[in-house]
Amino acid sequence: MTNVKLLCGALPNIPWQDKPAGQTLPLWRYTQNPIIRRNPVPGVARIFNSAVMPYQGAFIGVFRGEQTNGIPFIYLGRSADGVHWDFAKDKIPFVDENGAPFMPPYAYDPRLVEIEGTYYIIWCQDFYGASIGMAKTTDFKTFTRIENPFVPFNRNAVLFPRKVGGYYTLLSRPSDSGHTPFGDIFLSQSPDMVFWGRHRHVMGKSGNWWENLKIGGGAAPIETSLGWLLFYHGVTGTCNGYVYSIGGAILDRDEPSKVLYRCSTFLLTPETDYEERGFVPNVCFPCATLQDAATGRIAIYYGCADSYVGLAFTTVDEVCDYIIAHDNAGEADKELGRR
Ligand code: BMA
Repeated sequence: MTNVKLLCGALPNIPWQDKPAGQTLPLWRYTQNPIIRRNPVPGVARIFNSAVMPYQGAFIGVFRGEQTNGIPFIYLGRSADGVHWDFAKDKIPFVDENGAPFMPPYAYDPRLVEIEGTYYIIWCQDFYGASIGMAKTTDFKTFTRIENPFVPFNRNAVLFPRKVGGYYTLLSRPSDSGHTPFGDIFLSQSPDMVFWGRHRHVMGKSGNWWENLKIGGGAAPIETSLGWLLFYHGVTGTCNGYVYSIGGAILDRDEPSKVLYRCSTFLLTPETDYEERGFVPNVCFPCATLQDAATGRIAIYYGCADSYVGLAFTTVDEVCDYIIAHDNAGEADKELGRR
């Protein structure tokens, strides 16, 4: 056992189920999955690819709601236990810096991160092409858009939960205008959440067949004594379309564009009905985690088949041991990623 420490607070009310007998991979599913089913809100057909965090003794989240007109948007949800969720019936009403309504044409795959008392929501939206949108809030009542960090095309932006080396730090995946049959994870930094630079390559698609087409950031990296634990998605192409699995890597704490360990196998791949069947079959798409430093427990929220939200569990020791034991990070992963 590596005895890795989670460098975060205690979360005694983290959703949890013990590892079932016979489990070989280090992530196991909640037995009551999916926790969010179809038609969860009037006018919303499906909620998936969504992010949650602890808030005022309970939980809050930003949810990708696919409206009945087919257009995705972001909805706020609250939960006492992290499992049963109540959703606002209206989309999050984003405003500009003057308080005037400022809604993106569409918005999907939100992530949610707190840094120094401000909560940031990061998503993919139209910016004359798919790119990244961002907003901040301190009270989950007023949601103020901030500058879009990148020009199109880009997806899967994931903010680190603290500044690294004095800079806000963001992972993203430059892409194309369609269903992007390629893509690596890059890192960018900013002194102010407005101007982004210091771009670095983190890691690319790999020779591991389950992630040999493209990869993208998943949940906000989790700080541990070993490094930043990153759950990401890896995609392979088949004769019947893409398959999205959950992968794991550990990034250097001070230079997170350097990959210390990268797991050669997936940690979770579509194999249940709710992952294999849905609007888009064969998708496991992680967007958030909860963690409890006191026990090492981690709960992973992931989109299932672009139709549902699922919950999976692991512990920091369990998953880090597995990643290290199955590490095959390559030279391009380990380097700083600057050319
Ligand atoms: C990606 C994103 C995700 C989606 C996945 C599978 O390109 O659009 O939101 O879950 O495709 O459809």
